[in-house]
Amino acid sequence: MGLLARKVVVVTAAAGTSLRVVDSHTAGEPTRVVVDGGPDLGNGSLASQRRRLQDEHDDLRRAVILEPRGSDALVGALLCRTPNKACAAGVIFFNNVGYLGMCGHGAIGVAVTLAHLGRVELGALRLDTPVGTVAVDLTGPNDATVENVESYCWRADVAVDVDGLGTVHGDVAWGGNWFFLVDRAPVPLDLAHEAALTEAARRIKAALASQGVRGADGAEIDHIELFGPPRADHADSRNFVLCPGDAYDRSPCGTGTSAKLACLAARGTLAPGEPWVQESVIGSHFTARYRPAANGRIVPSISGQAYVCAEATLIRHAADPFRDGIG
Ligand code: PYC
Repeated sequence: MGLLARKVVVVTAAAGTSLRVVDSHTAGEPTRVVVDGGPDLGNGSLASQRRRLQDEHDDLRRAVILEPRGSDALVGALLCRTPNKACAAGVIFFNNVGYLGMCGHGAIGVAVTLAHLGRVELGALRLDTPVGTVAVDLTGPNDATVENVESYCWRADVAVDVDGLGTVHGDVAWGGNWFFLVDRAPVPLDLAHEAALTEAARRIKAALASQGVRGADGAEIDHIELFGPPRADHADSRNFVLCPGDAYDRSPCGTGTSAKLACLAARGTLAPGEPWVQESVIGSHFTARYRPAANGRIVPSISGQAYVCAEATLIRHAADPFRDGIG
């Protein structure tokens, strides 16, 4: 693709008016793309636009994600202008408690949504995010491969003392968000154990925080990823990923799979270009590969499928006591 990408036109509106959204799911995990009506966040970097969204318009995040219009599992994606001429659009991802760096399932959902709306054609495009640009190859109306930001294993085999679980070992890795990856899940990886998985992951997260285990630059580790054997013959591993707001990822988690690949690469157990099929706790799959980058980092590619499932206008009536969500 040439340097000057065809731009997606981003329509902004005065705060408080209606928002046009398109809902999709990627491997079961929902994404709600705000396609029109977001606030004007200026023309700065995506990191600065995210700061403005957070500081000046957090009501938008709450209105889009929280009940009565949304749900805890939902990830929002606000289309923004981008100063990067190579990118079709900027995107800021957010959830029920705050803002994400990158979101793999969300980037696949955004690309499929843009194609559904006729705003991009199939083929290569780039998206600008607060943690860097990502390349997307839309190989079909529902199929995309996202080349994620550089990912790396920060600390291997860290031991933490976890309330009720004893000593738990895991790796700290960056895949566009910070993850603690535990190879042997302490609870069976199925939906019948959702509550116990959530509780175990919450306790691990609390132990990391109280024992001072953090990512680079003291970053909070806000995603916990538990692994076990897959159910499908063609898969390599199954996971359960707890997101920062205590909802679990229905997909295998694009940034979490990127973090996993970084750890496998660091251990020399997965070669560049070799496929890794990650299964989610609901039995959906991503296929991932990596190429090496400088300083022991990798560039992961995540392939998955998304389906648009709704188009809607979110109405925030001035008199509605819950116009900005509940909570
Ligand atoms: O797919 O990267 C991902 C993701 C992060 C949080 C939920 N999904």
